[in-house]
Amino acid sequence: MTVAQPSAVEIGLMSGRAGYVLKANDRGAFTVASPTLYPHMWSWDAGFVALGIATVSVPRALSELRSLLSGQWATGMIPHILFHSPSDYFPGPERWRTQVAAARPAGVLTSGICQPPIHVIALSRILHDARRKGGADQELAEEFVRETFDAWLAWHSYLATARDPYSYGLVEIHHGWESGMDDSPRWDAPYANVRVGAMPPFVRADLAHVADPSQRPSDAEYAKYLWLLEQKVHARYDDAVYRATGDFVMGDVLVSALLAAASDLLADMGEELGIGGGASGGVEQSRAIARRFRTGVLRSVNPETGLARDLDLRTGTWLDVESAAGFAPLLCGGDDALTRRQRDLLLGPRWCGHSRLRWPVVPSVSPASPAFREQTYWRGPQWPVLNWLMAWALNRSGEQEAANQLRLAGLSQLVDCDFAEYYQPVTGETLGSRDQSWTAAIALDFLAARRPAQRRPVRWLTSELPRITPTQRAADLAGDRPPRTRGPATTPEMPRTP
Ligand code: 9WN
Repeated sequence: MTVAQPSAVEIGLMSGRAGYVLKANDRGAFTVASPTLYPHMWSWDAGFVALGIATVSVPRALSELRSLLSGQWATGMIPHILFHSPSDYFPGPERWRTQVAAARPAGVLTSGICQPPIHVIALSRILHDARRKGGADQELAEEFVRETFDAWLAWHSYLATARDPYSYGLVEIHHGWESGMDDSPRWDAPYANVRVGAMPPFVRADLAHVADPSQRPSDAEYAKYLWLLEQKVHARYDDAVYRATGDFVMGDVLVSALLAAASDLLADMGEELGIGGGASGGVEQSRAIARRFRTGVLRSVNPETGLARDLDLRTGTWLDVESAAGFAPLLCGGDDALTRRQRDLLLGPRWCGHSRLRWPVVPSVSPASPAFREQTYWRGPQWPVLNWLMAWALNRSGEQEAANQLRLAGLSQLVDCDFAEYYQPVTGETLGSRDQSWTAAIALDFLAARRPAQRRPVRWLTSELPRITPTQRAADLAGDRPPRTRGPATTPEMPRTP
């Protein structure tokens, strides 16, 4: 499938409006994940947000990460939400009751679980950007890496020890929310065994912010999410106690692959800056973590499908689901033949090349899978951050052409400037929250990956730019303006970056 490339006008509007969205969602020291549905700081959102902001301001990108680290627990865990001010988001701090946990941080309210470790990947992008800019930006970014190296190492070590006590090489998650893909069919089989026990009543707040409840997880799913939260509270957020008493203990391949990739990048940065040296230093520790989890991810691959599998650690069963997490090996590398096989699979007719897709970008579940649902959250819709991750991984493995295809298709999908949380894969309609920070951030990063000669500085905007409506775009495509080049053959290349 070929994709109409965004025009120069569309690119200008997109970068302006993405900058505007991030500025509007900026609360000073941190960025809310979205203005209405998610009015707090989320962990993996913050990583993506930081790397997008870095294309505009390296200092502001670094302060985003610094702000996230202010919520780090004594165990090293970076919590999945930092609550800075009261809101109608549910479940809020009163439900998480993290005061029962000895390891909680002082001075900031947080949730008690974590999310995928994308942060050091973001940091290495920021450092790369800062070095390209040089001067004060470079100094600031290098200093930030020196200053926070141990904190990132503590985060990775927490995942590698408290969450992989038996050295399987798969990070254990205790809640579907920890995977970042809340209601993904990856977790259907384990959730089917979760029986909700006695817990306080609740009223969902999320449904007030979406047009159609079928775009969100169901009430039955929500009850299970809250039940697991209750079990974490009963375990006083002690991982070993939860492991023995909780209903959901899964080895997550995507989290594991991100941990492996991020650990390698942390080791690279340590080596470059001369920190974490010595045989027992942070660089060596990071390399060991990377090796263990890369091995764990590669071992999980189903030789028939070529996809990685999560492991139900309570029953010892592999979870064979055609979700985008199956491409985890692309993120951590380690097997060139598998990388090529996954590249072809990802771009082929079961995935991005599926004939029903409006845009050839990564869907959360294969449209050819019986589990595929067009508009239900992580059961099929396209999440720009997933597309970014796969483009990043392909680029890192030397698959620039494939990476570029995903990047261009991803940009075309975002051209209406809604920056939605997720997209209906068949109609291209925007779903969930609008003005979602990480989506705007991805747009900025994708735009900045154009050839340096075409790179234009992005500015923060303080007034809103018009959106490109579907009618305008249809008129454009129908020929109300000069025809545009089609197809990836003439597209600008994406430079190879960390
Ligand atoms: C629960 C903020 C977060 C993302 C997750 C996404 C969704 C929260 C929710 O929103 O989860 O953490 O309330 O639905 O699934 O990936 O980080 O954008």
